[in-house]
Amino acid sequence: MKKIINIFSAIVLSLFLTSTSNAVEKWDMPMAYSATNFHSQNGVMFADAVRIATGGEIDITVHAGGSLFKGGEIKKAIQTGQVPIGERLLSGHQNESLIFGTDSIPFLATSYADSDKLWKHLRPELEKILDKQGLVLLYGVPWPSQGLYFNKEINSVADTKGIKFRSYNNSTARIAELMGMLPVQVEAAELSQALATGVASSFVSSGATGYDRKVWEHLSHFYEVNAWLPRNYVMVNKKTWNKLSEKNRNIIMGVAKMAEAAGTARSEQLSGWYLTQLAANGMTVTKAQGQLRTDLESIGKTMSDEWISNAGSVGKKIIDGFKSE
Ligand code: PCA
Repeated sequence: MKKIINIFSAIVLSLFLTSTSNAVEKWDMPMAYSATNFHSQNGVMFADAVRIATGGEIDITVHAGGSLFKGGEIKKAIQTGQVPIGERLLSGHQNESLIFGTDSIPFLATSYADSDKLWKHLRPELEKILDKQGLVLLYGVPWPSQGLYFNKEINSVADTKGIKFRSYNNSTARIAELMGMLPVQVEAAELSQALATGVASSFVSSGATGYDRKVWEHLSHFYEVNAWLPRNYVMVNKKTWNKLSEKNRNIIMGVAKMAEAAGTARSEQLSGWYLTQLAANGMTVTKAQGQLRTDLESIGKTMSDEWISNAGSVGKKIIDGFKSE
């Protein structure tokens, strides 16, 4: 009997030792956009790949749609260690540093190829800023190009005066101001409600968000502007990161690279499809042309000059690097 108990204790002890040497880290990962959105789906694939590649040692659960933390709270929650990892719209933090808004300079990087090129120059500078904030950058994926949603036909900026406009960052609020509209910042998760209750009757975004929020229920026109491709990025709390084994850090960085490539390809593949869905659901989908286009380009020039003169030497370095390629 004693022998059996001894064998049993040896097994329990060895199980305990194995489980402590391969401790499972359970990470909650808040994301701001709906579960069916391609960023969120990409986040789930990233989490699955990390789980498989680390042999189950890092077990990430995605919480989409702002269900754990709302978009505007996610970065702070990671910085303060409330959650180890999460995804947020990069340009949502322009109030901390204009560098976060590099991808939202109108008419600077308007294609996926240019967006990648800009990211190549932006990423090292962003990593430095995030490092000082106690964060580690994993990957960034662009949204499809942005356009303007209205509940009527618009032919020039003169037609937009006084309209209530939903913005999602400082740049989009500035566009609204320059167009004579009244900006109000609303998370994508609350967009349908804002349109239904009249808090806003227009906004700027991709076909993706228009589709996710079924905005044809409230609005009638989408004008393709193709002026920038804002990015979402995934970050980890630095203290949590530094406690990981070097092996797991390398695995996560490798998976992050794949998630960036896969998410970007998916964004590009879906970009045209979203617009066909807006049209199929009754919206008028056209390119911003004529006077509207001319007005938007002039607003873009004002905003780009403002950004460059306020973003200092780091901003200049990124833009010069991008333009020199
Ligand atoms: N959708 C997000 C940000 C950019 C986009 O295409 C939103 O509207 O909040």
